[in-house]
Amino acid sequence: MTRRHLLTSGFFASTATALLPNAFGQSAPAAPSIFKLAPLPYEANALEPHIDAQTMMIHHGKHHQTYVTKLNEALATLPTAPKGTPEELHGWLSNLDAVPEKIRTAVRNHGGGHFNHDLFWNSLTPNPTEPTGELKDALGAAFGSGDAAMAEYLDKGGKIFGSGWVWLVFDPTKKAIAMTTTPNQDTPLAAGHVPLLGIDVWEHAYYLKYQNKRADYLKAVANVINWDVVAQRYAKAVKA
Ligand code: MN3
Repeated sequence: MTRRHLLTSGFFASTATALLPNAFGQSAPAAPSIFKLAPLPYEANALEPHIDAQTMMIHHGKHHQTYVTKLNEALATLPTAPKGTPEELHGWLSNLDAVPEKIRTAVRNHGGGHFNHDLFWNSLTPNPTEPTGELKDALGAAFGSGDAAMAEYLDKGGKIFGSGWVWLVFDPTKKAIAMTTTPNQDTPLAAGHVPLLGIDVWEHAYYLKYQNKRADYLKAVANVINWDVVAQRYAKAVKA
């Protein structure tokens, strides 16, 4: 079955559930709200001109919302509903083999989508900062220079075939920062890495403004990174 067909049948399935009246002629209950979509931490137009407001609104309000909705629909089939905490989601994505098989793909794709996008929105800011202190030292040790890190980022981001993410991660086994990519909505957690910064390289993240010019988007989004948040994640990862 093609991905398009899966998406289409999923759409019709959920629409039918939402619209069919029950035996008492009332509408069926709305989809469960186990995990919730948090508001953007800034206005939709706050990252212009680097990321346009329309892209932000559709990306957050439609794409991210759909990951949350589909995750909740899958979780609602479990005998006991989870609480919907970030810790639960982190645990599942860190050990997908332990997730019940019937919801594993949904957790990987939609749970991964929810986790990745939460991290992404909170990695960006209209008041960008620069890496300083221990983070700056660790980045220097990993890449040599800011220019070299940027070149690797553009290379790795540019080479993603289809949809995926480029990451700065902390690798606990090497006690070092590394740059990685994941396909689709896979997270660095599955590889045992601690995500420090994730850049969405799905076309929905940039196509309205940048069309096929992915490198222009990659360069633009690098202008609105909240390195203070990345430094906090790094400090926590090193301590753990
Ligand atoms: Mn996205």
